[in-house]
Amino acid sequence: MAFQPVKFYQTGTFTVGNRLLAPEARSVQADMRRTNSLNSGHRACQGCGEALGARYAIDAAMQATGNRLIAANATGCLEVFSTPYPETSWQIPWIHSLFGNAAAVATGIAAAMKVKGKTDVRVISQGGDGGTTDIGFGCLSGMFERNDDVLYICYDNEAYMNTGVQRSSATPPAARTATTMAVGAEPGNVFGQGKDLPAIAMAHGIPYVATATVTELRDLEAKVRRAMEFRGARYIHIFVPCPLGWGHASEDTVRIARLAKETGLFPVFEAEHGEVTSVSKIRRRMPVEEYLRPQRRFAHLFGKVPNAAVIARIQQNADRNVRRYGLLDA
Ligand SMILES: Cc1ncc(C[n+]2csc(CCOP(=O)(O)OP(=O)(O)O)c2C)c(N)n1
Ligand code: SF4
Repeated sequence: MAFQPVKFYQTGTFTVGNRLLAPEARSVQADMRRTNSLNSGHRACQGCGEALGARYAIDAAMQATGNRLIAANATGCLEVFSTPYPETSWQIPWIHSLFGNAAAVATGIAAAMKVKGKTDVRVISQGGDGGTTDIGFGCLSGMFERNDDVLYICYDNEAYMNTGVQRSSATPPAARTATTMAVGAEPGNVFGQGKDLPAIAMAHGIPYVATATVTELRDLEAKVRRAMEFRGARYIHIFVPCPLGWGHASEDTVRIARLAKETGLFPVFEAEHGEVTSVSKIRRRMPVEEYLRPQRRFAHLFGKVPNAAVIARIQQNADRNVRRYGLLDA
């Protein structure tokens, strides 16, 4: 791919770029040769976590593969905001699949590359949580089971955002969505139900599974690079707050993602062949209220009298993650 002139927006902070740090600590975004895979001019909402996550993930994958990368994209916000016909923000070979078959389309591309002897060309498939945990789940499970040579990235904003915020099987319990009626006392998923896709991916025994957030972007990049060291099926699940669907300020995207990790609600880890190999420890543990309060989707829990019983159940979920993944230092 031809060299792209780049603009530097970074300030050398710890969140973006880090170009004032030592070379080994810098982000791909600090590199003049970064590919701007998802370029400026797309139509994501201000503060969109999905746009941020995709930008970092795909640029890191491009760097790791020497720019030999093809991406298949399920229908969803990422696809819609980046490719309003006849425009595109993608600076890589990119194909829009159906909503439910991105994993199968990517598998086909990988097979075609193999037949052509182009094994240096690597394939990524990507989609939102609806496209991944619900409608695309069968194709994805097949891709895992066959150990197809594809990295699948799920951008988890915990609902179907592109179509106006419906509940998916990744929507957390008690989270209000705009258009899915509550079944029972609380909106969102029923406590104890829903799908934990990273755990399901691990249960397939695939070579590599990881979770990441848009708070620790160098960690995200490192995981994409690590994923590209393996052949076979790989899965990365990125937590991407959505200001529009979650009802938080657009400048709070990174803070909300940090709180998800620091409360234990979103465990950040890596696993190889079904076994957890590393965990990002909680640095300063926070109660779940700190995470819930800034989001309007949880506003019904904080009326004149806070709904202590439901908040306690959400805290129990965080505590279980802390125990299960060993998120606190002994
Ligand atoms: C078979 C089919 N059903 C429904 C739709 C409509 N549709 C398009 S995008 C979308 C929601 C996408 O949600 P998600 O995968 O979570 O991605 P997000 O937009 O949240 O990033 C839906 C329901 C479709 N395109 N195809
Ligand atoms: S609705 Fe959410 S995921 Fe979609 S573009 Fe806006 S912020 Fe991003």
